[in-house]
Amino acid sequence: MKSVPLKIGIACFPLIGGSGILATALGSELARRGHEVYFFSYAQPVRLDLPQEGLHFHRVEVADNALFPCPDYTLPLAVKMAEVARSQQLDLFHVHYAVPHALAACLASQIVGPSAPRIVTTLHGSDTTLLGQDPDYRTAIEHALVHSDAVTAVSESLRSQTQEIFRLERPIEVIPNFFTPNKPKRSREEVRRDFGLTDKFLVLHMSNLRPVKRIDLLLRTIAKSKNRARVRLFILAGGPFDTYEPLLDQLGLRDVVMVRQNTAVVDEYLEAADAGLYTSEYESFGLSILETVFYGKPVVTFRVGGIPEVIGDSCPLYPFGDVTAAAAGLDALVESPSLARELGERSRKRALEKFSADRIVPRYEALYRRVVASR
Ligand code: GMT
Repeated sequence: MKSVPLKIGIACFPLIGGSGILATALGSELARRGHEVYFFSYAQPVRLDLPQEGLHFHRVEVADNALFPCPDYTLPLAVKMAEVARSQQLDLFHVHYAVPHALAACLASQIVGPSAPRIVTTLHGSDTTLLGQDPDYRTAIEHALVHSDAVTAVSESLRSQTQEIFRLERPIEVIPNFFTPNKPKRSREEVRRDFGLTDKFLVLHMSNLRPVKRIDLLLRTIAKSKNRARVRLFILAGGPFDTYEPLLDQLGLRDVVMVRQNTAVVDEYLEAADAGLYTSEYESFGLSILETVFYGKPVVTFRVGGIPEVIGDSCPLYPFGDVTAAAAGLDALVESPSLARELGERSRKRALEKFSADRIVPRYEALYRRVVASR
C-alpha cells in the first residue's frame, strides 16, 4: 500500500554550513519522494533549487523594528511557522540546529494549539557542544529538546556528548548525514587548466573557517609537506580568510594556497581535486569530508568527534594536532597516485554503502511516521 505523503516544515540556516546544506538536501529528497516541504529561513538556502514540485520557501523577515533596541528573528520565525502550520495543516516541523529553530518550533506549536505539528529536532554539533554549555542558551536548548517529539543527532559521538551535557532522560536517535554527488558542469581537466594546475597535486579544503576548523593547522600541514612545490591547497571558504593572511606569509605559502569565497556549487572543484585536507579540532560529523570522499578523493584528517564514524578504516586518521603525521600522510598520496586512487575509491564505496540518500532519507521518513502516528 502506498503511504500518504506528509506535509513537513523545515527550519534551517540558509548559509554555507553543514546543517543548512543537509536540511536543504533532505527537503529536496523528501519532495522527490512525494512529500510537501515548506522551508523557513531569513534567506533562500544556498543550495535550494526552486522551483521544484513539492518544495516551498517562506522567507522570514528579521524584525528590525524601531521599537526594539536590537533585531529579533526568533519571534517572526515562530509566527511564520505557526501561520503556515495552520494554513497548510503541516504534520510536523523538522528543525535543524536547536537555536533558534527548535525554540521557534516550540513557540509555534503553542500558538497553533492542539492540532500543532509534531516537532523533530536534529542536533548538528555546536548547538550542543558550544551553545549547550553556554549559560545564556543552555536552559532554552534543554527546554526545546525536552519538548520535541523526537531528537536526532548526526553521529554517535554527538549523541553521547549531548547526553553528557544535558543528561536527558529521552532517547536520541542517531541518523547520520547523507550526500548525493552531482555531475559537475565543467570537466576535471577544464577546471585544472583554468587554474594552471595541470601537473600539480590539488588539495581541497571546504569550511566556514571558524576557529574550530583550525586553519592554522591546515596551513602548517601544507608547510610541512616535503612535496609542497608540487602541491596546491585550494580553500573554498564560507567565512573570512583575512586572519590567516599573516600566517600564510610567515609559512611562505603565498604561491601554494588559493582561496575562493562563498562558492555554493562545489562539485567541479571536488572532481578536480586529488585529495581533501581537514584539520578541525572537532567535527560532530564532517559533511565536507563526506562530500570529498563521495567524489572518490582520499582525505587527510584527524581522529576527532564523529570523523571516525564517517571514514571508518578507509583512510588513515591522525592524532589531533599532529601536523607532522598529517603531512607525511599527504606526502604518501602525492608520491603514489595509485595509493591516492585506492584510498579514494575505498572511501567512496564505504560512503555509498552507509551515507547515500537512499539509505538515510527513509530513516527520517520512518521517524516522521512514528511521531505523527503518536499524535
Ligand atoms: O561546521 C560548522 O561550523 C557548521 C556546522 C553547522 O551546524 O552548520 O556544522 C555542523 O553540522 C554539520 C552537519 O551536520 C556537521 O557535518 C559538522 O561536523 C558540524 N560542525 C561541527 O561539529 C564543528
